[in-house]
Amino acid sequence: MNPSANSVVYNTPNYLDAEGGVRSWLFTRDHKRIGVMYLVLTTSAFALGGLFAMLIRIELLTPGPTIMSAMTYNRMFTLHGVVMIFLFMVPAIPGIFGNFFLPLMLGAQDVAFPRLNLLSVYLYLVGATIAVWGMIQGGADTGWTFYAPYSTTTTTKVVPILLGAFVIGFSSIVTGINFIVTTHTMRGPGLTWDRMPLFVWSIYATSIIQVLATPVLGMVLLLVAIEHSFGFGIFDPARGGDPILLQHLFWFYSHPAVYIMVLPAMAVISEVVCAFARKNMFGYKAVAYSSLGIAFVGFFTWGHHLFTSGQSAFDAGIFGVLSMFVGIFTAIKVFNWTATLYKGAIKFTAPFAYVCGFLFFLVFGGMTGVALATVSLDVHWQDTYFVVAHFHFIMVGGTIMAFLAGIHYWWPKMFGRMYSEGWALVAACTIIFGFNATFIPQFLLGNMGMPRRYYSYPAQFWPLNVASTAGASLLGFGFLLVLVYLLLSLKYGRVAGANPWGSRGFEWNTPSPPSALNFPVPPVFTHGPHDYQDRGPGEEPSPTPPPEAQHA
Ligand code: HEM
Ligand SMILES: [Cu+2]
Repeated sequence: MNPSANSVVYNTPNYLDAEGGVRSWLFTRDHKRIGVMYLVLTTSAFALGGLFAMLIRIELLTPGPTIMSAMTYNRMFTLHGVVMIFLFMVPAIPGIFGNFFLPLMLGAQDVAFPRLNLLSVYLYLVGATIAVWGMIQGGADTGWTFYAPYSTTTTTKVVPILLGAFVIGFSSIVTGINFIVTTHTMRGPGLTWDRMPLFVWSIYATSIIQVLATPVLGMVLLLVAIEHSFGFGIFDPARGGDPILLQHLFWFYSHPAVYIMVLPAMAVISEVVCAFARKNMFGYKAVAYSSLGIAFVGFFTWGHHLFTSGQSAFDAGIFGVLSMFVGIFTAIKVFNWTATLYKGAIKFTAPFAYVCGFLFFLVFGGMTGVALATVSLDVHWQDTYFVVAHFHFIMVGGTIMAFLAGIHYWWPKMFGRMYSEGWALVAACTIIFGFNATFIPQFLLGNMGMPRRYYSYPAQFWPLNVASTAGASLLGFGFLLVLVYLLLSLKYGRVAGANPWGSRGFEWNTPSPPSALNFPVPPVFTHGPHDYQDRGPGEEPSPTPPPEAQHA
């Protein structure tokens, strides 16, 4: 970006102060405020999902009944999965950071369709309300995968949960369309595709999946609701239906959806790696295109969830091999991030601590994914705690770590205040240790044969379950710590200044918090977003911005 953009005098109010009152928030079309609304909504959902998780772990503290009935337990793991996946993992990073930073990184005034963007928040809110209403009515006990015939016959409140997820799907589609059009049409002068921030590339790839795969989920959820309510016989073999059809349609969305969850995480990591290694991204193009590769291949691997469903050996082989390709694209990214860190001038900060956690856990989660995609191994591990540990390594160890890296990295930009770095490092250590203690025992339990979704278990599984529950408590405590010091920083934190990390990312060329108008003068892009080397020898990006660029 034109360096002079930094010295433009910002005499416009920042986006938080621009307009006052609740109405100005409820009807806002400012992408930054919409990002903040997503932050509040999705982290509330995360807290609810976390509460269910703690209840599950407490129940599993002893081999027999501990605090709840078996029926309640079934509802707990179902609601935990539904809330975490549909209300947090899918919408969080695109909704928060995508909305807030995509236009800033592109030098745009807003997203392409600001009204549609506000609609996406309300669709999320309506969907979440329907789902929570269903939970208050007693919730569902089918598991988040809604497999037939149980989901079409259970007497629990599965229909509102299905409809809630159905409505939230539209929110996801609308966001995806908005980001695709924004990326194509609203890049500032000089911002060619090969200069686009890697965050944008990855969010763009995510958006394509959101638009193409989510309708299939919507359809299948609706079919289950219809079958449950009216008994059409779509999935019931006695009436000519096919229960496996549900599994195909479900995973046709839900496998790509795992990339809806992890690509935005990769988006964040690329930014944070460059900022704290103070190096240009090694293999920029490989990292950018591998996002598209993952998005593409992700559509052809859903059958690896059906290895034991009576699938032919031929199909299983094909799906197994195709799944490996995702591992290859992911490995390309991991290699390039690591190469970027190599000989970097690393600043070990809280965001960077989460990057370290992310890299380790993603590799572990990915490698166990490759192992699971090997049919001969999967028939043993299917439906055991090994699978549970695999996807939590990716979702918590990958996506939540990246979310935490992102929130610590961008917090000063979003709210203009610094949090306590000391507490942030304490929390990062607590979370990373707690995470390992929670999920490593689950790999071992799965390998020993402990099935998932069981209320009670034989005594030999007891010690490892105690370890897992202890780890989960630590993990939960770590999250609370983050919440507390971030909220405190809003009032007591040091004023951050425009660019406290000395980052070269384009979004840092605005004051903190950014002006309501984003850029009073449209920026011109003259360098890439991760170019740390093109500065003169010994010349570091100045950690404090020129005073006139700071917001008055
Ligand atoms: C990178 C992000 C990834 C995410 C977010 C993810 C997520 C998940 C989830 C949620 C499940 C559980 C499905 C269930 O409820 O049964 C799962 C299972 C599975 N994953 Fe992954 N995964 C990822 C990467 C991979 C990779 C790279 C592979 C293979 C190369 C893989 C292969 C599998 C297989 C085969 C299963 C099915 C296991 C079974 O049910 O027996 N995953 N994954
Ligand atoms: Cu999958």
